[in-house]
Amino acid sequence: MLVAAVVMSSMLGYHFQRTNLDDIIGTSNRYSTVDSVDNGLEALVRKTMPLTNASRPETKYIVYDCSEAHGGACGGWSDRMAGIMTTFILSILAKRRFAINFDTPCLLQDYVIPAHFDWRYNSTVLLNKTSPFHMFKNLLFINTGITKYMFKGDDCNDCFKDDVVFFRVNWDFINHFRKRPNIGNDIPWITRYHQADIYKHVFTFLFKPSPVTIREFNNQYKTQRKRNKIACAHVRIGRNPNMPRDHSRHQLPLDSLWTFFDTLNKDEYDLFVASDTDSVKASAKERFPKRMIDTAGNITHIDKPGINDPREGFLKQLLDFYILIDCDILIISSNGGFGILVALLRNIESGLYCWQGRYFIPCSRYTVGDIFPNGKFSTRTLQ
Ligand SMILES: Nc1nc2c(ncn2[C@@H]2O[C@H](COP(=O)(O)OP(=O)(O)OP(=O)(O)O)[C@@H](O)[C@H]2O)c(=O)[nH]1
Ligand SMILES: [Mg+2]
Repeated sequence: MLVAAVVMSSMLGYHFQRTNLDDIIGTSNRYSTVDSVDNGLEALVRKTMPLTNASRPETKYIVYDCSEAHGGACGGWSDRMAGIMTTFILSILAKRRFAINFDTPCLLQDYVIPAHFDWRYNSTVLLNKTSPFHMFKNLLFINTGITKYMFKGDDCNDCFKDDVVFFRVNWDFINHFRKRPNIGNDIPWITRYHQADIYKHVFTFLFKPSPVTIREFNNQYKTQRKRNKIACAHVRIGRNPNMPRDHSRHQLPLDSLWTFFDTLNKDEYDLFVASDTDSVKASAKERFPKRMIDTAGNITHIDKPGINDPREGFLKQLLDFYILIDCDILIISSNGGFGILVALLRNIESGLYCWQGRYFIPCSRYTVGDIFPNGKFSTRTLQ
């Protein structure tokens, strides 16, 4: 698998780097600026990505948009990451510069910054340009909207007429793109690699934690760690006092989770429960007071905030996300995309469990989509 990862990395135009957050946290000076990317890597990226010079007025853009300028819903963190992936692929197909315009509930680049490619959007690119906004929410739009860009002509250069095109998408379309005739000519890696590896590499290519996120990760998480390993679970409940505007999800039997944690060696494992619900975290803390780690701040849905501040909620969910990615044992359920995204991106190849009813089924980055086949990361396609 490592060989596949390296090959794919070079096809993307960059060298594979370990993405363990510990590496980043531990060497924050070395990684903290975009400039620190080595020149050879930068050169390769420029050669293979449709990079036109951002300062040239004729540069054309495809922009992922979750901004106040266009208003409306974007969905939560995993909706946005799926949308960024879809828009990134469209930009390569259309041979346009890719950018991200993300300022709700806060500016993305305050919390994650460009890793190997500068995706930051600057509104000056709009000067004297036309700029339509396309919204593709859910799979429902597959037949009416997005397929025309996926399947139009041999060359997608002329898929778009306008200079700057904004997209808001909340769905993964990798498997649909794979059906585009000759897509391998434009994006060789999409024909060959598993969805999980594509997510992992594109995420690492685009993003790394900002100095603020690194500082909070150290203060809120690193300082609490006492044992060698950590076992974690993501418990998504849906509508609850923290997110009164959300819809409810399957009920998860928490007693089974506590029983699972009971089987782990007390001296070996710290514990962490990330959840959308305060009461779940309170139960976890009550059950395992000495070993349970927590992150600060109020939980809230970043797209449907209740009474809590969505900016505070944004940082908290990002820290929860980065902590979950590095857990030695991780339990996720089918209750939403947040946990599934973590499973696709996680840095450790073993120790993943898919929670179904009272069972914790051993699974992996590569099988989670088979075990939980529904939702935005579903690999099923419409005919
Ligand atoms: N702090 C924190 N917030 C969470 C957690 N899980 C969900 N949330 C919040 O809920 C939002 C929704 O998450 P999404 O990534 O859209 O996932 P989802 O809504 O569960 O999945 P879909 O129904 O497929 O959209 C996140 O962006 C967070 O604001 C968690 O473990 N910790
Ligand atoms: Mg969502």
